[in-house]
Amino acid sequence: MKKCLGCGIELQNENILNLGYTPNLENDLCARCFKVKHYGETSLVNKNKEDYLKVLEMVNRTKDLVIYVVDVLNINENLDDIKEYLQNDMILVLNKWDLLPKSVKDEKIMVYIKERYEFKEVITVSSLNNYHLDILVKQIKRYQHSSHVYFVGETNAGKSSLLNKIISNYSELSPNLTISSMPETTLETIKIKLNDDLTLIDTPGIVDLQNIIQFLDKKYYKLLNSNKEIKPKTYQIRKNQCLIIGDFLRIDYIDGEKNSFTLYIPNGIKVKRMNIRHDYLKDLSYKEYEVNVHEDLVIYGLGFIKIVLNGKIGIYLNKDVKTFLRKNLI
Ligand SMILES: Nc1nc2c(ncn2[C@@H]2O[C@H](COP(=O)(O)OP(=O)(O)OP(=O)(O)O)[C@@H](O)[C@H]2O)c(=O)[nH]1
Ligand SMILES: [Mg+2]
Repeated sequence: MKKCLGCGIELQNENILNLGYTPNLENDLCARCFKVKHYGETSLVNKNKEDYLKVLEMVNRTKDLVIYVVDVLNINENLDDIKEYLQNDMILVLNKWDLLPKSVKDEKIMVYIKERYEFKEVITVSSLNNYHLDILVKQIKRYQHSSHVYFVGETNAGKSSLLNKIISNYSELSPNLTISSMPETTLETIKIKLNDDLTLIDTPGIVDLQNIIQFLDKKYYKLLNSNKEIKPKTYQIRKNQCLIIGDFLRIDYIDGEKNSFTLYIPNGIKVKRMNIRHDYLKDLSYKEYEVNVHEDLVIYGLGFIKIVLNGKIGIYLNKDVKTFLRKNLI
């Protein structure tokens, strides 16, 4: 059976409503990938969790090397959870390094990760500007157990983008994998044989239902997957002031000394400082945090807020979005 080179789904020309449809089986891409590639049009699919678990179970049975791709803005507090599913040797790749301000040093984050988690290697990369791809390829060669190497990670972490860059820089093949800012772009595993010693395998991204992207309007997809270096926004905040972020998040500073909040979120998202007596966004679900000195508040899928002093904050947000505190990452 012929498969779509972009997303891996089996091609079919029978039902235009089903995945894998193409009017002509001679085509290399399904209609969905064709639209994404040529018109940037997005259409969402809804796979269930079982489908992803099956992929991970399959990878786990192989014992091949796994490249675990994570969006550097979305470092989950449970980064290790993947090990419940995969016992394979794993290299952690922190992708989208280009989004962090140039002043942020790789070493800082490497130390942060290595103090808390155990991986064979940790590498900061950017598929956007080819940063550290050479190191990644070197480490793949060093740790591979067989010719097969799997790329896994959450949807939108940039697995297919990274693979396309490796394909174009390290082989004669053309990079055909479909990339998009919508979740769930790659639908099935896709094998790319670079040479007899190395076959790279793209996999459908795991969907974290607590990622904010699950709850935001389509108009935010592009904004959340920006390719512009983040310009951190710092606000000096006093008790009884709040920040309104986009039209989906409000952070009240309830108690504490004059504090400094630095937002590492995509540049296109508007932020306003107000007095907390305004009712704006107060209809959203509410929770409070006691923040310690030098902690980040992470809003999973959006980015994080670096807070300098201790204090009490209240946040209004969709109740299903994951938020947590961690030691300052940068
Ligand atoms: N700024 C920046 N954006 C990136 C980088 N790599 C990928 N992206 C963007 O991230 C989004 C998702 O990229 P994909 O390669 O489709 O992600 P994926 O992990 O294959 O996603 P699934 O197929 O859904 O699992 C796209 O909007 C990419 O342009 C990077 O290094 N820097
Ligand atoms: Mg993909």
